[in-house]
Amino acid sequence: MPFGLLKYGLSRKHPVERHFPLPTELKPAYDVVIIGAGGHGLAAAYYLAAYHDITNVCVIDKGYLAGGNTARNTAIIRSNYLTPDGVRFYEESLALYRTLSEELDFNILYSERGHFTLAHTDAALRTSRWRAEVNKHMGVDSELIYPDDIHRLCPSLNLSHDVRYPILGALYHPPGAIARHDAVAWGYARAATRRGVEIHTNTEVIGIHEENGRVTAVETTKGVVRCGLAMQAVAGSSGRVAKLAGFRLPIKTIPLQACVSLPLKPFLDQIVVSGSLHIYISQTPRGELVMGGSTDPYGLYSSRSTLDFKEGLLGHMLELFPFLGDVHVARQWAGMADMTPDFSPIMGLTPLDNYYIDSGWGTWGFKATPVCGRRMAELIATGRVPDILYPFRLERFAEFAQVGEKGAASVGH
Ligand code: PYC
Repeated sequence: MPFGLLKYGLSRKHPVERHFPLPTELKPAYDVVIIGAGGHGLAAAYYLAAYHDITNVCVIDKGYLAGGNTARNTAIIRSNYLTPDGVRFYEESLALYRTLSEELDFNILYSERGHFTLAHTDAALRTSRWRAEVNKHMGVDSELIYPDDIHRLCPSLNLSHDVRYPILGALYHPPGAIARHDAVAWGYARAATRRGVEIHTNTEVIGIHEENGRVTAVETTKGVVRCGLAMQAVAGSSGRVAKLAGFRLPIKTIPLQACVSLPLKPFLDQIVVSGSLHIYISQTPRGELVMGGSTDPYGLYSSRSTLDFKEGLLGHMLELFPFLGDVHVARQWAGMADMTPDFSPIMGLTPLDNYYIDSGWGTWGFKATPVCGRRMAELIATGRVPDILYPFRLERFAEFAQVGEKGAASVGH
């Protein structure tokens, strides 16, 4: 070992810089308590501190930092949605993602790849055309392309007609991207704690105290903390936590499984999605294939992995990329998707005056992390619902004003 390195390692003068401060005791009260230390909760804490000067903020999580759906998603970023409200919202997120590494001074490995949603039927071609028109109208780069162009852009894709579901066309969205999901959370966490925000992990919320329609305190396994206001951002547990606050959400929680292969030589630049084959796939900068398919066909609070899922997914995968037959799957896992009836999130006010909700993320929460954090922070700081969040209010279900995004889901349901 080089002598200089040994000297550095043994010296007290060069303490290793910690990403986050050491854990402290919970204080008796905070201005804001955020339940959920995943990407969304951490982003909201960061934007509160950095843009609104609100730093007496505590982020609480029952597990480890960003260990829920932030750690389990397949890190796809896109804004090619179906409704104008959805497109506008995710387009703002994509814009924030593009500069997030600089904003947080933390490399999130943002990588613009181009995103294909394959169409294997006339109905899928029609939906792709519809999405392309809405996207273009909203200034988002998307177009319907046909097999010649698909082959030019992605030569490894099997475009043969001698398969069960030949590819007829694709919605092509050049800005589609991937990023390092953990880094997004770590970057927000570091930037927030540097501004005074506290993060308390392994601290489960077991009660929410309410008086006269307002939250007064959050009860945790480490004690009761009083709060000026509270926000929940607990993907996969939204219904359970809302129940503690005394209201119900129109959400069904369903497992979504995914897997990753051993690293391969780079061959796939783009993100490829096929609704008919129940597949989405991208290749990381390290060469692994990150793959997922459809949600499990029943509601369940469990993140177990099944052989059924893997067999189905990989069988379909071989139809698109027949040369992958010998590739080994390294890991398989699952996250919990909080599905709403219209496949759009629920953000904003709740029946409690000072309790805010960020939920219903189904299978699209990662891509919304920056915009949701930023706009929820704005709502909390100003008390006014930002225009961009208004369509996603909880009351839309009672008002018959749903934001139907099922046609833009990448995951089969
Ligand atoms: O909506 O892009 C998406 C997606 C990919 C994987 C899960 N959701």
